[in-house]
Amino acid sequence: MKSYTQSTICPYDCPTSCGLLATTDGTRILSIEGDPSHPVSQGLICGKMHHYAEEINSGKRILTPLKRIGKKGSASFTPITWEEAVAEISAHWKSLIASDGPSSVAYCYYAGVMGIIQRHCVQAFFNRMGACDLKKTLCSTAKSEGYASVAGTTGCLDPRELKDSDFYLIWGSNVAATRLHILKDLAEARKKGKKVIQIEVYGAPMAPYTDDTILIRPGTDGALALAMMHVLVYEGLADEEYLREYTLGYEEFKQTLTEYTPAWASAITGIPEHTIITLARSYGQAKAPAILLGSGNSRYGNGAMTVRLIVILSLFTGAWNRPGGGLCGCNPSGGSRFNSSLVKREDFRTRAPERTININQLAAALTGEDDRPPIKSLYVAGGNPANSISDQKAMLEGLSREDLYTVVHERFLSDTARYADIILPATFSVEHPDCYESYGYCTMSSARKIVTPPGEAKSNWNTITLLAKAMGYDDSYFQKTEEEIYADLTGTPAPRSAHLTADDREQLLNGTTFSIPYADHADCQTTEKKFYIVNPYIEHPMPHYTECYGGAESLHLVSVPSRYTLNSIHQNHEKLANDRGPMLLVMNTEDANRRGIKTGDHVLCYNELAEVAFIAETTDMIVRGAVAAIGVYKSSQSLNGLTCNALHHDRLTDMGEATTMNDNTVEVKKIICECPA
Ligand SMILES: Nc1nc2c(c(=O)[nH]1)N[C@H]1C(S)=C(S)[C@@H](COP(=O)(O)OP(=O)(O)OC[C@H]3O[C@@H](n4cnc5c(=O)[nH]c(N)nc54)[C@H](O)[C@@H]3O)O[C@H]1N2
Ligand SMILES: Nc1nc2c(c(=O)[nH]1)N[C@H]1C(S)=C(S)[C@@H](COP(=O)(O)OP(=O)(O)OC[C@H]3O[C@@H](n4cnc5c(=O)[nH]c(N)nc54)[C@H](O)[C@@H]3O)O[C@H]1N2
Ligand SMILES: [Mo]
Repeated sequence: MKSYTQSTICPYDCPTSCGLLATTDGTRILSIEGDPSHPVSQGLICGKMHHYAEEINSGKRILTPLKRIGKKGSASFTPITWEEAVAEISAHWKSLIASDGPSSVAYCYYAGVMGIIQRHCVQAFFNRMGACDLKKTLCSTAKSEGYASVAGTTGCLDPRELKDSDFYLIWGSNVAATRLHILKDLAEARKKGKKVIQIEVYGAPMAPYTDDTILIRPGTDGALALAMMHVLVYEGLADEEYLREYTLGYEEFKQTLTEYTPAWASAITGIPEHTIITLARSYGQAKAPAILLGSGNSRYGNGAMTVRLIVILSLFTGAWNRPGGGLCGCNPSGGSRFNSSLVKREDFRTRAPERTININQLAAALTGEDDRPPIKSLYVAGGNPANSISDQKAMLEGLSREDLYTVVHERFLSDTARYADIILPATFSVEHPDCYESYGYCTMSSARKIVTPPGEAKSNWNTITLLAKAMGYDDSYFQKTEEEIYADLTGTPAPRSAHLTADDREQLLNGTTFSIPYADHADCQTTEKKFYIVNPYIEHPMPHYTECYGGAESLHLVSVPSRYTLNSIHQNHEKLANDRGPMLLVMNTEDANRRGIKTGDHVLCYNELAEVAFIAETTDMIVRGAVAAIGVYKSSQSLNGLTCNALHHDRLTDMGEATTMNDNTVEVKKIICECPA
């Protein structure tokens, strides 16, 4: 058959949801390239997705259901049929429900697949069962709640609006790895003489793309924001007219700023006083400054407060009322473009869940360390808790329980799948239809199935509907085909897509990406139609400086993304894995010298939770007192089977109950290791 191309969307957890062009002969995907017609990515895709076709066609894929025949975690399995797998799983669950009730069963999915159907259908199944619910706060809910506590549902800047900004503060985001499409806007801005400054704990990756790097101690950005506001007010650079008209509580808040001097903030952040003053002046003198806020500084015990303070700072010059001015990196669309409750089906729960597990504390739910008995069965699809969630040692201990019945729906033998009783083979995005709303831009997309799944792989939808039938759930939802739920979702308006015409909807059904209008940043979407500097509806109405968990005197471990992998995804691609290399721990040169450590040394990073071995890399481009673990690795790539998540406590953020994976203190020592680097 002649080959042809079809458009599709990157299914992974990145702010863009890039457009892809798949070339196929109707049976196999021959190649994947960027789609030049996509309104955001315009043909530019990351180095990871250039290899997508190779991953889809990888010989390492799981292609049949597998049943465990060895010890838990030993990864010895034997192939079984789908009929056998489904019969066994449903029999096990029915018996558990009869003896222990449905809340003995838990599910876990997170960001493996971002399409609304395949991602969230898993939830509908477990809602119907009455199983434990899952608080899905592994990524950036502290950031979104911090933002919403000031701006409600007002949309922030879509990155395409940044061309009009005249000053850029990259605040804790490795744009080169995680927001590639913004990089070219920054380069163009710099060509025009506009300044780009980054505020970072670990500045090395973005230093080549910025005019200046301000290194800051982890978890202290709130103090910097407050001191900048102090300078803006005392030097007459705050737009008080705007603040009085568009915000609530400015006058009261202004009184509190007296104490937040640059000297005060310097002692907390480690940034020299004069640097804080100069930064505040450059920011305050710009007409349309934009803050591009990453998620890194929200993953602390004080994460939501930090975000709140930075969002308030972004209002201080009145920039939100000028093209390109304001804040980028939070919620640009201000609402849903797809009606995801059609898929999630919260209404399937006839009563409140008996137990809700915060995903960050899944390890405790498996080991029974909290005040509840350990759960008895775990279903994982589109997530890799053995690698991606905090307190890894306890997680692996929990997954090793012989009496925990674990089912993992996966494309590869992930570290989590190694511990399964049953593995079910999963699809890639080109093998199922789905709808995507990008979280970094004002776009919505859909993508049809392009090829038939290889072997016996089944999509999440086709798997949960099979399981539902075996469980006797006869709701019409579970009778739908994948194409039917796809038609429902593309055909149903949501708040931010109500304007689409019937023709538009038809195009959406056929796999088109739409740009929806940018938010009106002057039209504040809160009850009072004003931004909350003081927010009367939350526990601490007056914003103020709060400390994170880590102590100022110890080494603070931050976990940062790698450009070669996306969380734990792409590790099965040999070239990407080789290019990334071994587990690296980046240290400040002086901190390393004091411990007799130099680049290339084997080091042990440890705290009260675990010990993890890394290769050290030293640089002056990480703030003193911080170390950075780059990327998520497989246990097999570590000397003792543990990775940086073993050093992360399962404590939660101040709002949003999110991960605090950047908020852990560690010590580091050199070790002599016979093994190859
Ligand atoms: N290549 C690649 N792309 C990815 C991912 C990946 O793993 N690899 N992950 C995807 C996912 S799931 C997400 S959520 C997004 C995240 O993408 P972004 O939200 O853009 O954030 P990151 O680049 O993760 O930001 C982390 C940065 O914050 C810095 N940081 C940590 N603590 C602090 C602090 O206290 N203050 C300051 N100022 N900076 C701090 C870290 O050094 C790091 O550079 O990226 C997505 N894109
Ligand atoms: N140390 C450290 N830990 C981190 C991070 C970090 O930067 N450093 N990042 C954090 C962040 S921001 C996030 S969002 C989380 C992500 O955490 P997770 O979502 O748990 O992890 P992923 O690595 O995205 O794993 C997703 C798995 O889903 C599988 N998958 C993909 N598509 C499908 C599908 O269609 N169906 C099924 N059944 N499976 C599929 C993939 O093969 C992969 O193994 O990790 C967090 N943990
Ligand atoms: Mo994430």
